[in-house]
Amino acid sequence: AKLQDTTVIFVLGGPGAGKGTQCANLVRDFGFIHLSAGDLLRAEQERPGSQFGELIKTYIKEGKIVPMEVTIALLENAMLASGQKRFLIDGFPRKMDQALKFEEVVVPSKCTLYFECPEEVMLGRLMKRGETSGRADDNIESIRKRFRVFTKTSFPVIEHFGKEGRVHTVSCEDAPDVVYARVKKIFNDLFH
Ligand code: UP5
Ligand code: MG
Repeated sequence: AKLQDTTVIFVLGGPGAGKGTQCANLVRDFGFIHLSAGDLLRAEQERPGSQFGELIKTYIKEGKIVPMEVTIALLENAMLASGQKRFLIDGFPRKMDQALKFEEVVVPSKCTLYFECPEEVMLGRLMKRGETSGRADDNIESIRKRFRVFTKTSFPVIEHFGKEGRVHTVSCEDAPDVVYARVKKIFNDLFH
């Protein structure tokens, strides 16, 4: 009831596909609130007194998926704290049980935006970003693990929503503005 009339769009895709980059464009043009599950977890990890700091740190470095109780609580709190009604949930759900649980206890998603990108392209982007990002998982060992988890565990979530006809796929090897033109067309059709 608290999150009645709330629009949630899941933004999914492999590590480095460009989810965060494109969400920033959508925030500017369509007035959505952008909630990156990864960013929320990294912030929680840094929060003094967090009981999950060490756990999150280990999971992120290993590219493993943090238990959903933690992530769903962070997302729900951020949604409520914003007082807003339209959200891009970036990088979540990454596992089937998380998808089912979130839609059951928080709110069903309107649809999923899926950024499709070849692994070698994502690898190049992440290695380049790793030169300056300071992210503990932008190194070749962690990136390989993230790719494996995406293929094995997260991609089935996209397939599941796809079977329900709730996925919009965007090819995202091209430059950011070219990709955004595709994304914008989808959003204009959804929210005209
Ligand atoms: N870039 C972007 N678009 C480009 C383009 N079209 N052409 C050329 N370059 C482009 O982009 C990545 C880099 O590529 C940037 O340098 C950008 O400039 C450039 P970005 O927009 O950041 O891509 P994004 O898809 O957001 O990549 P990110 O690394 O954030 O994806 P991940 O899904 O790996 O990371 P996330 O932060 O979501 O999760 C990290 C970890 O947190 C997970 O591995 C997991 O351990 C944990 N986690 C959970 O446990 N549960 C969750 O629910 C979520 C995360
Ligand atoms: Mg991101």
